[in-house]
Amino acid sequence: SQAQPTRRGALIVVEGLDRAGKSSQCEMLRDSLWQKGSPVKYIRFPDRTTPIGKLIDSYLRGSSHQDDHSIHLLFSANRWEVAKSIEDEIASGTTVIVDRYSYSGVVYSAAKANPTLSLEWAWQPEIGLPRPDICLFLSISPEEAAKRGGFGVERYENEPMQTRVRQLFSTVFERQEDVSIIDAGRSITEVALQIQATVSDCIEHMDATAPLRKLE
Ligand code: Z5A
Ligand code: MG
Repeated sequence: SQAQPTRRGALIVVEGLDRAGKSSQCEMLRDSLWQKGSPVKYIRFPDRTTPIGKLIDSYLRGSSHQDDHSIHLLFSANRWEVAKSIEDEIASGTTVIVDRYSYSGVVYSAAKANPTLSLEWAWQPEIGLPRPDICLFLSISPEEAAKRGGFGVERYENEPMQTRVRQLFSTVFERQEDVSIIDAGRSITEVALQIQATVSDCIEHMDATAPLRKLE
């Protein structure tokens, strides 16, 4: 009998504003795919455990200062250091769920309104990273987000920054293909069911014999 061509896994990115419920939904999606028997892995950015991640963590907590361009490149390097392992997992048939990715990367940096740090500048180091098969954008109003607890203590958790981030996310996702906007202001279960349906549809329709694409 003839061997079946290997079906690769899907690369699923979950993006969204503060408190949109990304991490909660990533965990639920991982569990639901696992229960259906699909090999699945959940990773998040920033990955604060690596040496680069530790620099990022200290910056976000406000214990160290970094030039805007420099911290931007560290966030990107933090993705590049695991890019190969993501590609390997996907090629071997594992679906990888990613909590924040290049889109957060460009949006938070460009939101600083530094005159030499445009969205276009910020996108350059992302070119060549694994490209998601689908990006789920969890959309939530500032009012709904506030009900989930006030701002935390980290660097970007303040009103002016979050307002600019909100605007920039819409600019970025208007240009992007393979984006699905999810109303994340509903109950955890309602949001989870919509995400599961969207992801099943994507996995069913993608060409799983073609290799993973790259960001361009
Ligand atoms: N950043 C960057 O600048 N550049 C980059 O390249 C990257 C990131 C990758 C840290 O990120 C910062 O790094 C972030 C962007 C920047 N700065 N900000 N702001 P992070 O991912 O580590 O941030 P976080 O600490 O995980 O927080 P979060 O992402 O804002 O939260 P979330 O994952 O979206 O939400 P959650 O933890 O799942 O839920 C929040 C709470 O709401 C929790 O109590 C839940 O139980 C509750 N919740 C969740 N869903 C619901 C629903 N549906 N109803 C009611 N309550 C809910
Ligand atoms: Mg989170």
